Amino acid sequence: MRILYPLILMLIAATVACAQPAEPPMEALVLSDGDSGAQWNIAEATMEPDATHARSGQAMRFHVDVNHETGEPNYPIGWPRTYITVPEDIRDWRAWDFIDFWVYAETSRDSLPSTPLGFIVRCPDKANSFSMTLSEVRKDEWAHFRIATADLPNPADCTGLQFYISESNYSHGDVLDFWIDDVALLRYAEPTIISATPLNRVHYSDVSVLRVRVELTGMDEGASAEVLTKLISNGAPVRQSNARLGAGAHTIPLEVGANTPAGDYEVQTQIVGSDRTLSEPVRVVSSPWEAEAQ
Ligand SMILES: [Ca+2]
Repeated sequence: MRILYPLILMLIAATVACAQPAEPPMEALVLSDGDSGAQWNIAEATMEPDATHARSGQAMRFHVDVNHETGEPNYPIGWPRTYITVPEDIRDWRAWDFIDFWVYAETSRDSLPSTPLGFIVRCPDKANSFSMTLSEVRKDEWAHFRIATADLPNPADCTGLQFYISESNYSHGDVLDFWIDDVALLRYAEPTIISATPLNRVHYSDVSVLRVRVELTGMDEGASAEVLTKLISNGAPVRQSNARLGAGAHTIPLEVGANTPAGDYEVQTQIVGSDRTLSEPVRVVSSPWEAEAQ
């Protein structure tokens, strides 16, 4: 059976709940959420909008009756699957940070096998695919998946998405339902530091520059943001510097002087104007060469 409904892509602003309290606002481009989005094709399964379990509204319900005797003649133990073709005008995902989605599972089994469900992104074809086992999918629970578009083989040309099971992981007669919701591309809606790490966790006190690797996103090409980097001792900044940086990875040289007292410090980074800070520990120790130099 083939489900037909209008292809509606919505650009929405969404604040995505996450363990980190200060997660910055994100923009989402919904590919499929049960109420809108792309048309799903199916083989040996059904895929229909359903409200039994949904993040909101309806989700897409991927239903499989595992059957080891029917299906493709040469592969009676096959691969029930559902897939969408990404519309041509949104196949370039380089301006997006993540592909994100949720999966809820019900089954006639006591629990799901360790390889319950597979996920594939074609970039652009079978030979250049990203594939992942969704091992975190559990019976009677939601599981959340967020994949960095940078991890895809070619994020500039993503042509299709697929969810599937291998019947060999299941017993004949198993009944499976997966509710798949909020399949969306996400990006940071404002300049955001996604990581900030001292290149050396141990810094020698006589080295005057402490290098910090930062990764920035949430900006258009050519745009930049001001990054404030501080060396903190006992909660108070002892050194700081500002740098204007564009999206991508950079190394910030923080001038700390040649006589930093030994001890435990923190390196704190933030976008100027944002109250979201990232902190990483760094230990300053006496130089091993000091004794020899004297
Ligand atoms: Ca939904």
